[in-house]
Amino acid sequence: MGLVEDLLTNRYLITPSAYYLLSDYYKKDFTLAELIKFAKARGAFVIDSSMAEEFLRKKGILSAGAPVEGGVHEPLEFGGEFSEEVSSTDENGAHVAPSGDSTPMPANVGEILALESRPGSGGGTSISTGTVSESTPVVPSSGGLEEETSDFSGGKSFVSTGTAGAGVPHEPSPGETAPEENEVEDSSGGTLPVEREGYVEEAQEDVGGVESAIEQPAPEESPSEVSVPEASIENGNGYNGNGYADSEEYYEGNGNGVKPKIVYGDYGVPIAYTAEEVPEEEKSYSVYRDVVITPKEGFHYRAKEIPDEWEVAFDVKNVKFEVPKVKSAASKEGEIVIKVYADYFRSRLRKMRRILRENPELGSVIDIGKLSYVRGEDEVTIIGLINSKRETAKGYMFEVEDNTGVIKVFINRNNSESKKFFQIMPDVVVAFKGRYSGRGIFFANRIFLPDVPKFKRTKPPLEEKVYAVLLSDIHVGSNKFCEKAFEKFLEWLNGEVNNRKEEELVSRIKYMILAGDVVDGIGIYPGQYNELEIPDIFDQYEALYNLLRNVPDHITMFIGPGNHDAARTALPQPGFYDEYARPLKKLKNAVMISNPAVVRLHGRDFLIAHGRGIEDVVNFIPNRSHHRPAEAMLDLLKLRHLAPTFGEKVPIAPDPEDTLVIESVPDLFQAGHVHVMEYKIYNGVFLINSGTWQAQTEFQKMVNIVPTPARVPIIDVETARLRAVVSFDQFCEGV
Ligand code: D5M
Ligand code: FE
Ligand code: ZN
Repeated sequence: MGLVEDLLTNRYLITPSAYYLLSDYYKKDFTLAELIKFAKARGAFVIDSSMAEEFLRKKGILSAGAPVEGGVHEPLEFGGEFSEEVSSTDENGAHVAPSGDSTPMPANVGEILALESRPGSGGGTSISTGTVSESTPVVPSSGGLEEETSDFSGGKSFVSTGTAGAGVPHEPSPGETAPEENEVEDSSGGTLPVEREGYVEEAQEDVGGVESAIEQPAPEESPSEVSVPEASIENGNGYNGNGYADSEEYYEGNGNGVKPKIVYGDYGVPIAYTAEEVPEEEKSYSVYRDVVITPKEGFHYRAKEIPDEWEVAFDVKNVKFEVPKVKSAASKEGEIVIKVYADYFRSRLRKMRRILRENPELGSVIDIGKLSYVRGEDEVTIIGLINSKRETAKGYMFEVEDNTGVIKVFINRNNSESKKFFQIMPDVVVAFKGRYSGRGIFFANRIFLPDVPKFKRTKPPLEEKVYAVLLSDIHVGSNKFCEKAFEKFLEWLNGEVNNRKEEELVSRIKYMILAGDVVDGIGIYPGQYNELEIPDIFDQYEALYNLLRNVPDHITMFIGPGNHDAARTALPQPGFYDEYARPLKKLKNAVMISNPAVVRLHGRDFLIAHGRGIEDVVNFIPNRSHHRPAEAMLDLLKLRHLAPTFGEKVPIAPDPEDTLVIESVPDLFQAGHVHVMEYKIYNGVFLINSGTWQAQTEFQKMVNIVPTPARVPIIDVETARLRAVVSFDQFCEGV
């Protein structure tokens, strides 16, 4: 196999120019293992021409001061010759010889120019950078390669170049670097997570005066070390020692004494980055480390004496999905996709059928595929998914599907039941009672939404009053986050109350529910970046942690994700991505839940969802608005589904099981997302949207969403009803 293939097999890449330099000697003068070891020691997974040169020099194949062979210069004028040379040296040359075929490519020209400049730029010293031009001030004027290398101890590798950012001295300026070199560096740097930049910036700020003291030798002593740190790679006492040769984790200096840890995934792409904590004062924004609220002395928390009684009755993470099996390796991809969707809707149909059949009014239910066996005068019921619906001259027509067939269902406008037409969203499951005409149309006279029963079984009373506070859409990190109001709320929870009534409330709060959008995230809506106070997702969760650690220990928090969080975008959202929301794990009194989830408090079921489904309700049901979310939530409750419509605004993951079905009737249904606090009672279910802690964003201004921030509903757990709403909105700017 050729060099390129061999490197690819080992997850290394090589630039065409480097290939050109190395291919002649491959297997004759050096082995693959030697080259990989060399690249690995530099933390690079792309072998570029400068590295290739260094390697050849180290191997003694090229002499230290010598320019690379004259042939390299040729392409500018003698493209054909160059191309020939490449192809003649290796039969695989064709794969990597675009340089030969299209010599005037800017990348090549750039590199070649850089190489050309070397002989005049001070002998061997320039070679270690591979790209430094004659006029570059950083070119060391003395000191051979050996000297450079032996002096270096804390050298920075290729990857650390990307890590450290522009402030680090070895970053070549654009003028110093040949275009191809830039390209390569960009591609490795570009794959690093964007969030790193936040750290990097901090790290630079952190550098201050200590930078040179820690990392850089005094320039007069050894100027070359400062200017050409890549040379350090060669000395072998930096990173290519025993420590990490076989490890996937590398430790790189970043020039300021802070040692970030870079973790590499497949193909050597850096996937995660953690740095030691940079002191907060170095950041241009606060992550609320200074928000430390001490409980008011002598405040009596009755809730502490009341035994905990909670369980997460439903969490998406606990659902064991059976992944559909591929029949054979030859099975077409499309077939699997169709099967996944079919399974998803089959699951929905099955669950909804069970719910609908609890209604005794339904009568005898028959499969759509068996309708032709029914006599025209017999009244029967069908249950199916709504594929489509439309208004006709005389009434309304639906296309309805179950596992056995598809049928058109008509209901006359004069029938009062026909009004339900407007409440039926695409892809919901409903039942129709009526007669089959025998000509492909089912004439319905009743429509049954899954709905919830009129009466609810009462639950045994509790010995003591306990309360739960409902929050959502805190949006920490947004510059519209009402931080002062939130801090006031935290103080309130710590006993800073205004009167007896508040004292009673605070004293008995035992639970807190956070229904998603706990941070603002990054890149969630157009123009968001301008409204971010904390432009780093890691820091947003750190900031949230710093706030929430002030929630008294005896209050158990249940925290679920929303569309702004670091979590799967599609519903259901099993939870926060660990690597981002890690700080939340430090909260001893917090339980991470999925979206949706059911939390059972003292035997009362609280259905918690972020509430994106409300968007689809507003889209499809007439007279619905973001400003009256409780009504939209009621629509969802009646349809017994949190986001029924597939392929519209709300992305839904086609899991083998539909976990967005509201399978059992909750005592309370909490959602957020629309940033408006509102509540409603329906057939014994308390529906509440918990509002937000974020003032109106520019985007919301544009789409006319007027939030009601910093209002805290307090729920009496026993009745699952609202006990009080406490407002902190006077502390929220922009309200
Ligand atoms: O949602 C905050 C509010 O903004 C909520 O009422 C939904 C609305 N929203 C969110 N995205 C859009 C788009 N793309 N168009 C219209 N309205 C939208 P949050 O999830 O906090 O951003
Ligand atoms: Fe939100
Ligand atoms: Zn949201």
